[in-house]
Amino acid sequence: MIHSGFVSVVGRPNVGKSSLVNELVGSKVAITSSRPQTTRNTIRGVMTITPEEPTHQVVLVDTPGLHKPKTALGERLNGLVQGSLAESDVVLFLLDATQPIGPGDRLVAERSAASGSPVLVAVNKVDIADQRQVGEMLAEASDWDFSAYVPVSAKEGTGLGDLTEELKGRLPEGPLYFPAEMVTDQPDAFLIREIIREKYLDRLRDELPHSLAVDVRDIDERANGTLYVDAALVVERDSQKGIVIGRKGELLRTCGAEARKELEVRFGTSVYLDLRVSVEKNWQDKPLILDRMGFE
Ligand SMILES: Nc1nc2c(ncn2[C@@H]2O[C@H](COP(=O)(O)OP(=O)(O)OP(=O)(O)O)[C@@H](O)[C@H]2O)c(=O)[nH]1
Ligand SMILES: [Mg+2]
Repeated sequence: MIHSGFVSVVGRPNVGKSSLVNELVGSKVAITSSRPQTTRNTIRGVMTITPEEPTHQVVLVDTPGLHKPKTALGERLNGLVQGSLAESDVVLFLLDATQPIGPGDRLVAERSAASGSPVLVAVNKVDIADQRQVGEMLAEASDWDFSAYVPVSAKEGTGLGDLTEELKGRLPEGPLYFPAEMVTDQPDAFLIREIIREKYLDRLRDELPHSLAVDVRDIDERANGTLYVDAALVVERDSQKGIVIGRKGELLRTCGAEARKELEVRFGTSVYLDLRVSVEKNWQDKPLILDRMGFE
């Protein structure tokens, strides 16, 4: 008999949800960056606990950071969080120990409580917070009266053993949802799109990280084994095109080369990355474009 279930990982933007999911799963299933709203889909990372035979399967569902939506995209992202909470067996609510608890966190707390599932709170980034900060945050958060509170560092891996025990203890009896060796169910095109986008995020400023999307238009395995990827960097305004390309094409080359290298390791084959830039005016507010780009 095994225990298994879906764990919704929720929190404000940038608290470290994707970093934590990667660390728990032991593989990079979701991209991360210092920019808020990095994650734009729900991403399942599977953690199967197998001393010999599987005993537990935790399906971690990484979600976009819950925020005040300013665009149609923002509304869809929040909708994804809501949908994930509704389907969860357990909620894992993340706080950032370096930031005081604010209205954004309180909104997440409300939504988590409303899900009706047990809620675990993880206070993340304890590696860069001082002990007093962490203590105060735990004390303040305990007012919510959730099931458990665990200080963690996704970056250094501290507290993850305790967190895993808390998660395991709250899973219902259930099936093995995914094969034991599987870490994510994302299609290749999705992973490729995210890896390309990640290379850009920390290099762009102001609103540009939000304005950028990657549209993978074709993936083709050539006879010689090379994986051919045709992708477009989609921006919202003509003026952003030049920034993404960079002086003498330098940024496009650097990010393209980094993405290609990572893809080659992932897929274990040589990759030809054909990267272009295209402008889709205000795509974040256009339902038809959002549909086409796969934001359900
Ligand atoms: N020092 C430290 N930094 C962390 C830790 N966890 C995450 N970070 C950093 O915090 C930033 C945000 O991490 P993400 O994992 O992308 O955060 P997220 O909550 O998924 O963000 P969104 O997808 O935008 O909602 C990145 O720069 C991470 O490197 C941690 O435990 N310690
Ligand atoms: Mg994320």
